[in-house]
Amino acid sequence: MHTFYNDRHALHHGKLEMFRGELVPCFEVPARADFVLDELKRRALGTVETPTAFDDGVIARVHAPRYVDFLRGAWDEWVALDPANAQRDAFPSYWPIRTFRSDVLPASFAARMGLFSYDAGSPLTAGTWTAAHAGAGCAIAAARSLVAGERAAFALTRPPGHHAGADFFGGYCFLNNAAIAAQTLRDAGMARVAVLDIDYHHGNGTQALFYERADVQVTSLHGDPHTEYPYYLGYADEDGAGAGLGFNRNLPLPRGTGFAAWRAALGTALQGIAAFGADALVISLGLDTFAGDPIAGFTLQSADYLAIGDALARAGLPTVFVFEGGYAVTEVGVNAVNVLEGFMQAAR
Ligand code: SP5
Ligand code: ZN
Repeated sequence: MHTFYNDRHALHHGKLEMFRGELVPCFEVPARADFVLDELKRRALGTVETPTAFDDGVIARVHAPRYVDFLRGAWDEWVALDPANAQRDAFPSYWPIRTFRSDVLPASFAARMGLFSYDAGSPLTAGTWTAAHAGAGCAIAAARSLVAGERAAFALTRPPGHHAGADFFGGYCFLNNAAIAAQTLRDAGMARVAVLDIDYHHGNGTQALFYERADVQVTSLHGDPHTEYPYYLGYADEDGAGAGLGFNRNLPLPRGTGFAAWRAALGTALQGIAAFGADALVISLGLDTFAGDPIAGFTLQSADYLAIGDALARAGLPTVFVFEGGYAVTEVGVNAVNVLEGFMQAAR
């Protein structure tokens, strides 16, 4: 399996995130991707390459132009407000929730930070745009490799993507890499694309992006949003809308869920994907389902990830894996590569 590695990921390096009323060290750190890369190389699981120039036109088919323009220039705006800001990450403080307007683009940087985000846990740093944009390039290249006939590919990038929507960041995510991969596959002529999100947290951005579309089916296995982030989306009754009705499926599981119940839900998800008749599969590969994860609540063990890869391969579809969450930093490499190795051993 080819890996498309974002060698600029470490340019996005948040210092602190808001948690329970104080700023704590970020969970989403550069070392996460380094551990995955090291493990990939240790096990020699195929080539690792970094896309150089790429056509990024697909980003505008996933994200709103005014959001992309904002993200691209946000750090410079932040530093222009006060040169001392160069030493601190940018956070939103105000959000236009119900009754406020979101059509007006305020001149205030603080106001636009809130307009284009939904939490205070996702610091924007000097290299956020550069890292996120290069990561989109990895997702695009991975998707294109399937179009060229590869059985599978891995986009190894951070920041992650599945919480980012058409015009908002949050949950450590800025550009939705999995959605960008799915749209790239659609643009290349694959008629039906399935996205399966196995990160611990519901992929609210991905769901929202495709909620009214029948050409991209979205399935997510995640912690029950009644108690788990992102709280406001990811419930079992969210089935899609309009033309997309019936093409979204959520399988929330209670905090504390272990592998037996998780694996059963994966079987349910894979049955739905088979019934959809997809031409290709995009996996939002979060490893925060691991028992040792510091911010999540399932109890999967490292060996379970081999079985997950095996089950995913048996869907029999060209598959792009996109790296998402997973915050047990020293184990995230083994767990991610276990999925890929389990997949390759079962893939034909
Ligand atoms: C990509 C991804 O996995 N994003 C996750 C963002 C989660 N941010 C909020 C974390 C809330 C953590 N609650 C922790 C309870 C720890 N005891
Ligand atoms: Zn997650």
